[in-house]
This record gives sequence, structure tokens and C-alpha cells, in this order.
Amino acid sequence: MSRFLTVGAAQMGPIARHETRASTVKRLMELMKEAKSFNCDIVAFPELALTTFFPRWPIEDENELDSFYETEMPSPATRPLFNLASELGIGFSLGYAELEIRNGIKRRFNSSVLVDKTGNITGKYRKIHLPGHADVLDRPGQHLEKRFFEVGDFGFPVFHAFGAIMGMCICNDRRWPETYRVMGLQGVEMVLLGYNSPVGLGDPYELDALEPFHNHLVMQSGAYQNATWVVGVAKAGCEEGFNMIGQTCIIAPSGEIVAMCCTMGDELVIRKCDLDMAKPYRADIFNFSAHRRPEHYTLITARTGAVKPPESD
Ligand code: CDT
Repeated sequence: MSRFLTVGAAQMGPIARHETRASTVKRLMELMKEAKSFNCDIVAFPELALTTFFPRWPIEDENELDSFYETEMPSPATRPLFNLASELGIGFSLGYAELEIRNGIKRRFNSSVLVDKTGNITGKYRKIHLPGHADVLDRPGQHLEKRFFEVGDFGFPVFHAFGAIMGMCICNDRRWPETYRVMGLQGVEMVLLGYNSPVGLGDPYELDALEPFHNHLVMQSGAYQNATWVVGVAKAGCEEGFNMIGQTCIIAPSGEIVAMCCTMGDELVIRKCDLDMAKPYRADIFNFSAHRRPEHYTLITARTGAVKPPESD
């Protein structure tokens, strides 16, 4: 008998720098209600879904910086979202900036949580592949994630939830094959991921022009090569003068996009996902135990000396 999980991918349009948490949470709640009206078991929200993408600004004032982070989850502002989830009986994933005080020291992470249908957190992930830089550059639209977040310290765990094996990653993680493979080796069946991907910061221009292509390329290959569903959810549109790609999509283990947003605003797309659609891929072309050769990957890197990446110019 096939196993189905109905998922909603809830794209968000821009969030203004001074938009309140109450306002963004209200938007999330509207999307959650819509997802429930389509019988979704779970709805996935973007990276940093509670605020604007603040790492584009070199924020010096610590109080202002702290105001973009949650010190607990659920936080007072997000409690209504958790309550609604349990009232409706729908799960969700949510990206947010996390501030943890450990031994009196502030630790900052770009995080996401997986919440079950009773409103309880069943999984947590902290972004590993932080893009951009720590130093402030003299150009508009910085990408200062390395300044404002630490590398996540949870690895890429999977979670047995919703009758499936679930995984999460965040934005730039989706460009790295290791992200999917580490979860694939744990049998992941659905990866939920949110992103804030700018266009217009690129140099050379050609890279920007290809951004929508690369967005889907990485997620489709990650899905196919690991026989998993991938749900990629954007924060889209022109946010505070900076353009971001949309293209929120649901991708099958075949690598095919089976649902996709067509606006740059708050928009939900859904799909009833057959988790067992992965079976023929796992049994044959991507039967890891039959065909993967990890011992040879080590031999090859040792022989060629390719244990370190080549220096870039
Ligand atoms: N949020 C995030 O990870 N964005 C990156 C942009 C990199 S451009 C410096 C991404 O991979 O889409």
C-alpha cells in the first residue's frame, strides 16, 4: 500500500525591515489555514520567515541586531502559529534566526524547526553552509551570513515524523551535494528547505542570469540522486529594494518538478506525495549498498592528492 504525505509549500513575498512579528506571523497563519483547507499534513515555510533578510545590512547596533532573533521557540510572537497548528492538526517547518545564550555567550544560528500536528517541535536544524562573508564590503546588498551566524552544530539529522523520514536544510545548503547525500544515507524521504536567494548581486552578470536555472538544478539533482522528495520554499520578490527569486517548488524523487509557484508574493502550492515513489530508484539505480563505492572515493582522493580543494584566484 502506498504511503502519502500531502505537503504545502508556502512561499512568502517580501518582508519589510520594520514589519512586525505579529504581521508576519499573521501571514504565516493565513497560509497555514489555506494549506489545511487543501488537506495538507504539513506546510513548509521559508528561511528566516519571521523577518526581512537582515544579513544584507552591516547592522552595528547590538539591540537592533538582537531584535531579528528568537531566543526561544515557540517565542511569544510565534505561539499563535503553534496553537493554530495544533488546533487544525497540521505540521509545519519554519526558518528563523536563533539566539542562544550558552555559558553567558551569545550564539547565533540560522535555524529551522519541524513541528508536528500537535504543535510540538520534533526536529531542529542549524544551517551549515553559510554563504557570503563576515567582513563588510563596499557594495549594496551584502550577504553577511558569516558575520551574523555560526556554522550549525547539529549535522544533517533526519527525523521520524509524519509517517516518513524527514530532513531539513536551509538555502545555500541546497547547492551542496553532501547535504542531500548525508540525509540520503539515512534514508530521507522528504527534505524541507527554505531560501532567500538574491538576484542582482552577482558578478559577473551571467551568474545572476542563470540563478533561476541553478536554483532548480541543485534541488532536482539532489532529489533524484537520493530518491527523495524535496520541497524548496522561497522568500520571493523585491524586498527593501533587493530582488529575490521565487520558484517555490515541490520535486519528486524522479527529479521532476510537480508543483511550482507562479507569483512573487505569498502563495501556496500543494502536492499529495507518494513516499513510495522513491522505491524503484532505491532498489535499482540509486541502490546505495549495491552501487556506492565509498572506499574508492577515499583511494582516489589519496592518489591524486585531491584531499584539499584547489586554491581559487
Ligand atoms: N540565504 C542564502 O543562503 N542565500 C544564498 C545566496 C548566496 S549569494 C552570496 C544562496 O545560496 O541562495
